[in-house]
Amino acid sequence: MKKFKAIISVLLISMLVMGTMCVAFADGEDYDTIDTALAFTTSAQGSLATASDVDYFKTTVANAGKAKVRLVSTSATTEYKVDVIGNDKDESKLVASFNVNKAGEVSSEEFSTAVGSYYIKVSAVNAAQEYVAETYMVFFDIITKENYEIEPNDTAATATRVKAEAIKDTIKDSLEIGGTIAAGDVDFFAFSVVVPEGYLQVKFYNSAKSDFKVSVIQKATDKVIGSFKVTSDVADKTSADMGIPSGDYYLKVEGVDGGAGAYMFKLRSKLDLQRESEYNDVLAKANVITIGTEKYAALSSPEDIDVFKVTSDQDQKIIISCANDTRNDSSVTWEVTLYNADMTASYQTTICSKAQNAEFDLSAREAGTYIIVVKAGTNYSEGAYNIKSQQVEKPQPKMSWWDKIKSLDWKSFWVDNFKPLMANIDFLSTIVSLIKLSIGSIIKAFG
Ligand SMILES: [Ca+2]
Ligand SMILES: [Ca+2]
Ligand SMILES: [Ca+2]
Ligand SMILES: [Ca+2]
Repeated sequence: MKKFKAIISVLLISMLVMGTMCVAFADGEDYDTIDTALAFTTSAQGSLATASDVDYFKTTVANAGKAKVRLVSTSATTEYKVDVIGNDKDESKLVASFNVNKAGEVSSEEFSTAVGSYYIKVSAVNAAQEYVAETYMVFFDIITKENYEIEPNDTAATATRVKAEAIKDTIKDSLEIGGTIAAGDVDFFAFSVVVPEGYLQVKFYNSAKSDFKVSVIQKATDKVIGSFKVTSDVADKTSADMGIPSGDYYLKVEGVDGGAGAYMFKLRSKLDLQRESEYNDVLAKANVITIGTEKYAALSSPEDIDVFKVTSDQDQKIIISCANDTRNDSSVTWEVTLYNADMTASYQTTICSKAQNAEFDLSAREAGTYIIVVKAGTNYSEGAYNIKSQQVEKPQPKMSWWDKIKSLDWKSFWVDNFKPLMANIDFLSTIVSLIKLSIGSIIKAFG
């Protein structure tokens, strides 16, 4: 890089950056490759000596967040091209790129940053033009954001604390929460839910168009209560509704198959007392279903299992409906099994899908406690379902004519109310006539 110092340009630039503490200047060293880039903190000066000259600058970001790059030009003729390159030094995938034509100031779009180095490459666009070098100035502006990750946050113990909105009657988004997955990076965020029961949704924005896995972990149980994968072909993905009690939770973001880059998410929540309550994957944590009630539930990860307990002292049937899930088609199934109270014996396994409810008729079984387990069937991704207990009419057992006679209310067996009772035993009309005559005689005898 041949260097050119125009005193007037320097003065102009100096005026533009008054207050900037330490300004690196690419003015005599060789900064023509990414590996020999001039290190700077927030701003640097440079000048291109020829139309084919390039200048590289390097700055290091301590915390992930957002940033933009600016270039201020005083040139009357030169059009600059500014490329921003990430920590991997891969110039084929730019973080940002923009042109500055003649004198003026242009900024890049905001971009998400990871911890690591960023490189700025300045070159001339109008190479054919007779080249006159002037001084320019580059700036790396860190945009601080609330709720952005603070590295290191690779474990639950070092999770970045973020604010979830308090759960209310209507679904409500949190602030944007963001971060960047660098090579080998895992990001943990910690948040609290403060109402008794409700549900949580995670809306994840795939800024990097990469492959990620997102998990929600309940601190009290150390269990993953919901997880989903985000693939490079989708711009965003919303989780299944996770029915949860108040408490502390972690959200974990990791790259899948080398997936890396910037992402953003929102925590959305709603008060809902009719919702299942995770963690309910084992018998000891079963959710109770009472007769005449319905619960909204979801398998919130491929591994999620939901256990429900029903005490059947009245005739009821349990209906599991999977028809309302908007994510899945009819090839997706949920597998539902009816067990005895301690889950040592299973009675029936049935499939629930968009096309078909699963039903267990407990009126045909002995009174007692039953356990119902819902888990993933075939083609499973994740999805919502409802489970309800409904009272049913118990079918009357067939009685012999003698049992029918015995079951009659003989205390009220009197002449005036005898006829309605007769309707129940019309199949024995001859016998009944004889009884009627006999009773008539008795009444006459005592009357
Ligand atoms: Ca990170
Ligand atoms: Ca991390
Ligand atoms: Ca569930
Ligand atoms: Ca569960």
